[in-house]
Amino acid sequence: MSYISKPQIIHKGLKRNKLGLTIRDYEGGMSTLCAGCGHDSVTAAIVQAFYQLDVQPHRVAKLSGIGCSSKTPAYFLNAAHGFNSVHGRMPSVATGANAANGDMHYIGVSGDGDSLSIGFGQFAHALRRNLNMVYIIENNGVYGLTKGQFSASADVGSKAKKGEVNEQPPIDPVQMAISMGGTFVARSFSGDKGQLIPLIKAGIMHKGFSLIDIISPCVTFNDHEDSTKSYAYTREFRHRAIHADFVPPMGEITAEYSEGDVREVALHDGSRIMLRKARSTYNPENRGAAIEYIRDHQRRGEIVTGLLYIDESEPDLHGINRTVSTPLSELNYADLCPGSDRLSQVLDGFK
Ligand SMILES: Cc1ncc(C[n+]2csc(CCOP(=O)(O)OP(=O)(O)O)c2C)c(N)n1
Ligand code: SF4
Ligand SMILES: [Mg+2]
Repeated sequence: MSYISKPQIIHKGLKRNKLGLTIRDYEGGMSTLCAGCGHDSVTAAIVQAFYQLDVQPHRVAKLSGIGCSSKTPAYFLNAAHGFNSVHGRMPSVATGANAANGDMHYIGVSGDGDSLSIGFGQFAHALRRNLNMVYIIENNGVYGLTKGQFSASADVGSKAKKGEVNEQPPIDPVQMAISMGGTFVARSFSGDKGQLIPLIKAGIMHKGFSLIDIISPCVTFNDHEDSTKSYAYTREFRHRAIHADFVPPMGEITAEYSEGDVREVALHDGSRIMLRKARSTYNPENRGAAIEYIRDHQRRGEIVTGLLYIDESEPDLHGINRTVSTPLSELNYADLCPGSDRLSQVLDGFK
């Protein structure tokens, strides 16, 4: 993967967060993506989210597969741990890492090709296990890196740059995630950082699998007027159903909400998500109704955005498997070792 490091000069006037770090401490290498690529706006939102949450960069593990989208982790959090895996295989690496050390923030960045074709099975099982991670799909409807083939998220009737028409129905990761038991499912647009940054912050703090499907246009292969994943189409047809404000633990609620229009969801660490409905009929805590609403708008060519489903009550991978919360690297094996007699008994149990 190409990587160009940025000069390390930090302007004196830059604001510092509670850890004394500036936004520069949350950046990565210089992007080598095409100028105007939506993926770079997603990078900027991720940088802001971790900076605003005062997360120590070395407490984060960033993971990806293969694609232009999967290059994103190289452009944020220089000091984080990172693993650039094989095409579509990021979820299994994230599962292994999280199983060994659940005491970190995990963020995976994938593409519509990476997650919805070759990696579909892996994606579905990470979701099903409620793996505690933020899972971002930078969704542009094409395989950008391999030069513009339709991906599994291309809409029926959408035209490629050279005029071919897609005739196969798309896979919608949001509908799939809500129907499969996902506990945090959101959709946004790379050009809407006002919506995106609080969603990423809430996703980081949700204890479980946080899927954020982000329409992130590919300016080189899929931003023309016949594409339904272009900047122009997404701006015109996005339908903001619900807005999520993130409030940190003990944080003050600064926005003004009129009575009855906001629903508060408490997260495990004491932070809160304030869900503000833009449309009175939307219910982000009812799976069936959420899917129906999204489908209904999809039939009209509209893209529903916001925190579309949340359930904070389900256990994550560690909760389901009742595994130890201490990272395996910190366990004192000398004290824990049950001895060879006990081990023989366990082995006998399998005979
Ligand atoms: C096993 C394997 N199969 C195929 C490829 C070729 N390949 C590389 S990236 C890619 C698709 C990328 O599309 P997407 O995930 O949507 O990312 P984008 O580039 O659009 O951001 C493909 C098919 C590969 N690298 N490895
Ligand atoms: S080819 Fe498309 S997805 Fe890839 S960097 Fe360029 S604009 Fe972005
Ligand atoms: Mg793509």
